[in-house]
Amino acid sequence: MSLLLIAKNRDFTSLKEAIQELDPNVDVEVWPRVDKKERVNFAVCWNHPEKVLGNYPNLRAVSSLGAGVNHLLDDESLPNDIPISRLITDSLQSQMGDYVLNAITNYRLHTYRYFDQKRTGEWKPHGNISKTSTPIGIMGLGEMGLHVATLLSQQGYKVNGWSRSKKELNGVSTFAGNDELDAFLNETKVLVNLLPLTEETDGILDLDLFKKLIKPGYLINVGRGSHLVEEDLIYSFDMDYLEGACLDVFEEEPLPKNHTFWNRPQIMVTPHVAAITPAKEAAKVIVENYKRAMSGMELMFEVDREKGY
Ligand code: NDP
Ligand code: OXD
Repeated sequence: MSLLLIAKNRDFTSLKEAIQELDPNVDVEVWPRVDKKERVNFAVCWNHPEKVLGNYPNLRAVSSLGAGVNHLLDDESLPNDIPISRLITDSLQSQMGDYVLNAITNYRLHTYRYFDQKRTGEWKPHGNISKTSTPIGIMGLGEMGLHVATLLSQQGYKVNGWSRSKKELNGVSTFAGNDELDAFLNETKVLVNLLPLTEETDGILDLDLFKKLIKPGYLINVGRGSHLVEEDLIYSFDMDYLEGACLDVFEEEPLPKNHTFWNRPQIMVTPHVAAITPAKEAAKVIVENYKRAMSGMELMFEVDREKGY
């Protein structure tokens, strides 16, 4: 029996050590050096090569190395009856909270404008934007969104949240389903995307949606690059629907060197770093789920394949 770590261009040394520290009996292999394909029972994947999972006939379960699982659900080589799980830890939530709060503060205090002005020696104050004139809208009230919504509300922001099913959350106005999407957007100035990537949410961040925000809005995309229709973002700046965006995820990662986003002063780019699971925390969930899979038990953080997240 073996546990296989699969990713392109990733150093798995610390994750492998952390897994073996927790349980020295777990035989950990790192793709592409696999001793015997038949022995692989559990795979942990991130940005894995297409169809690679079809090579392992005795897989009992697969885990994402992150919170998102679209890369696994999209893999046609993974049989439908193999359970999929994801990694959720406390520190993932708190890192996401830090990232979003920081992006909002930078927007309100014009941090990026001042960075630009420093380059040219321009002394030009911009009035700070108050918290009260910055209602935040969080799309997706799951493991990440609920934490971020609560944190922002505790920081004194007016927070709106949108999800598929209705949520009750102290200090947060909640909206649910497509019928309430417009009402949610109409009360939002800074939009934070924390949706999973599914058939329904693919391309959801488009011109039609940006038009409905309190003008000019600001976008923080920490979900997935394919949520955003890239040309609509640029057009929304021209139309004054949006005044800026902080993007952590992209249709193509790494973001190509010649991509227009690099040269737009309105856009802050970070290289998919909003929340990264530390190796030791990842190892705990992986080892627990490996044991569960080997004994036929339900996995922790198991994905609902019907819903797609
Ligand atoms: P969850 O699965 O826990 O939550 C998803 C939320 O989105 C739920 O509230 C769900 O509604 C809502 N949702 C799903 N589909 C729809 C829809 N069609 N309409 C309205 N609401 C919908 O996800 P997480 O919070 O764990 O993570 C969200 C995403 O964030 C991940 O999939 C990943 O893409 C991204 N992520 C990015 C990171 C980064 O570093 N940039 C790090 C971690 C995550 P309901 O509650 O009703 O089911
Ligand atoms: C994740 C991510 O899904 O890093 O965890 O995007």
